[in-house]
Parts: sequence; structure tokens; C-alpha cells
Amino acid sequence: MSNRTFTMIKPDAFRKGHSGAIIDRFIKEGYRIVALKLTKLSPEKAGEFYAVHKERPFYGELVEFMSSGPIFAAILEKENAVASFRELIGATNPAQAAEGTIRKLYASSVGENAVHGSDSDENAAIEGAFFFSGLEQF
Ligand code: 3AN
Repeated sequence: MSNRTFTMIKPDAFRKGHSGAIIDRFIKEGYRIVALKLTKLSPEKAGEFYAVHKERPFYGELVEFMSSGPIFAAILEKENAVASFRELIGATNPAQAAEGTIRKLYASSVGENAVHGSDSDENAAIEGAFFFSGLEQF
């Protein structure tokens, strides 16, 4: 079990001004910030990041949305980070997300769902390395 996960505050949450509250929540929940940056994905880079979903009907919409504005990308550290973080963000569809979860509080739809959280230790490492060099991780 690894103690790191990767997250993005997606363009919808950034646009609505929720970034500060969401980062504060990460810290209050005991995650240590290993890396953090404000950046914007090109459609090509968003397509590469979500390549596993290439065959899904929502792929085009997802790539367009994720490249529509700035995002915060971050690597977070805590014991059992991947599983505990997915609990903190809640279900993919905010309508099904538990009370108090980040998606319940800030997401508006299954597509525009405020935050990303890695789904495995392996993907957390791959996704973290997609955005951050070793020199940018502390
Ligand atoms: P999660 O982000 O909860 O791991 P995934 O991996 O199934 O969910 O989906 C990746 C992303 O694709 C989601 N965060 C969401 O933005 C988008 N997505 C998933 N399902 C749909 C859908 N039915 N319609 C539109 N976008 C979707």
C-alpha cells in the first residue's frame, strides 16, 4: 500500500472559486502536500491523461471539459491515501455522493465533478509523474 495519491481540482471548481476551500479541506483531513501547481491541460494532454477512457461515449466531452480552463494538480500524502481520498471526494456522480464529501459539496454533474482522485497506487504514481518532475515533489 502506498501513502500517496494524485488529485486535480477540475476547471468547474476552479471557475466557481472553490479551489481555496478544497485545498484547505485536503490539509484539514490530514493530507500533506507533496506537490502542487496551477496549470492548464491542452486538449492533447487531457486526451493523453484520460486515454484509458478513449472508447467511452463521454471521452470527447471529458477531454473538452478538462482542457477548458485552469486546474490545480497535486500529489498528497497520508496513510492509505488512495482509498481514504476517494472516500473524501465521494462518488463520481455527485447525486450519489455521501453528505459532506467534496463532490457532494462542490460538484454539479457526473462530468463536471470538481475533483479527480487516483483509483490505484499504480495510477497515482503514473498520474503524479505526468504533472511533476522529481524536483517538484517535496
Ligand atoms: P472517477 O473520477 O470517480 O474515478 P471515472 O474514472 O469512472 O471516475 O471517470 C473519469 C472521469 O470521467 C470522471 N471524473 C468524470 O469527469 C468523467 N465521467 C465519468 N463518467 C461520465 C459520464 N457518464 N458522463 C460524463 N463524464 C463522465
